[in-house]
Amino acid sequence: MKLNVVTHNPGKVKEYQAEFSEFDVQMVHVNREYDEVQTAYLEEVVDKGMKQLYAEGLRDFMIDDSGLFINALKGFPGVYSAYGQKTLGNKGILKLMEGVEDRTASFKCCIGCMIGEERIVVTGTCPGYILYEERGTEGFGYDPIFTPNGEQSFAEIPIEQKNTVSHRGIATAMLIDELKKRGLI
Ligand code: ITT
Repeated sequence: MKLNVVTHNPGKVKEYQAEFSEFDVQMVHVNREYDEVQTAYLEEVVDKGMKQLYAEGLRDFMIDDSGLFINALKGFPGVYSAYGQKTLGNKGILKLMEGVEDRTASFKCCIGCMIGEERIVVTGTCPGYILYEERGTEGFGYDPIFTPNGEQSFAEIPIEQKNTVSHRGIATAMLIDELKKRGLI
């Protein structure tokens, strides 16, 4: 089966490819725009995005909306994570966190998948901490400043290891379970 992964972010596609490697699913990167509504919920962005892409005629696809929620910043950048990454970047986030003792944060990922008329929406969460400096060169986005366990950052470990604990890895495992249950893979 071919599955269109609609995103501007090639890092996401690599993570999906690693998770789906044992199944007969070919990931196709579709670098295409859909509207990301302003809302406090990742699920709402995904729901609207799926409806729009389906209405435009796309079939057998998945999208995801993700974010980094930092407790000391009242959940910021959260649903504004793409904007936060573009404007502040990791250095800007670390600056906001200077002198802040509470380093707890969580990554969330909501995946929406449409196969034929079957619709699956799942969300994965990965709790962890904001580091004091950027570490590592793997991955993308906020990976160098986030650690799930206070040890290595997500940018210091290979994709396969990130996938075992990450928000996207957890959501993908849930998606794979659903696809199996419905006999789609
Ligand atoms: P698409 O919306 O086109 O899929 P995007 O990179 O803008 O790509 P999101 O809006 O879902 O994706 O992501 C919001 C931000 O959070 C963005 O800057 C990502 O780089 C970052 N992000 C998402 N998942 C991440 C992860 O697993 N590790 C590090 N940063 C991540």
